[in-house]
Amino acid sequence: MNTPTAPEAVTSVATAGARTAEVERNTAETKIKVRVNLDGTGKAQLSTGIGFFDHMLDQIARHGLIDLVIDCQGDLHIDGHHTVEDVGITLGQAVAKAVGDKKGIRRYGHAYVPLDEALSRVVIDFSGRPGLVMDVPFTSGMIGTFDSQLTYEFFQGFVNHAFVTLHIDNLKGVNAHHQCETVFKAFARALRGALELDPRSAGVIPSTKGSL
Ligand SMILES: [Mn+2]
Repeated sequence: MNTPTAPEAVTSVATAGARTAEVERNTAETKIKVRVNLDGTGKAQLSTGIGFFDHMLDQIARHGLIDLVIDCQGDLHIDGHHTVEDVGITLGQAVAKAVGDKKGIRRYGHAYVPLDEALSRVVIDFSGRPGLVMDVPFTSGMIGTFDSQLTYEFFQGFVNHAFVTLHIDNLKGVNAHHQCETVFKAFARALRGALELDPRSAGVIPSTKGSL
């Protein structure tokens, strides 16, 4: 968690028409710049100071077909907690900004992704309501210099600021690197499906309420 007294300064820019956004978020713990293009080709430029975390963010870009620039200068001399949580928050803010009023999106997305012995399922809903249900029994605490516990913090940060409902289940897995990678790849695929524009529903907000 961020210390409650940490000052937070957020600036963000969304470009009309294009599903892109830029968010800069600065606190006493982290200084983060995120740029997203939801209709990208999967190009990523990532620098968080945690190698395995960069590897996971790369999965979001590649398998979500989202162009992603993430630069984080975090207080890694303490540990990776603030860096990982705050990147989740800032990415959530950027995705929310880029998706705008959600007209024409499919809204729901899901994916099963295997990697050798590991298998994960992720289901997402751009519901407008933050909610995370996650069941990932990691077999190891550390994956390189990445604490596997921070996976939850990343997704909680994302969910709270992208206003999505997210269910994450690791169904099988022995190797923690594989477990984590299947979670991020399935998240990317689910995200891509939910954010895709449905030609049968062009310009329509996919809710009987009329807003999401
Ligand atoms: Mn890998």
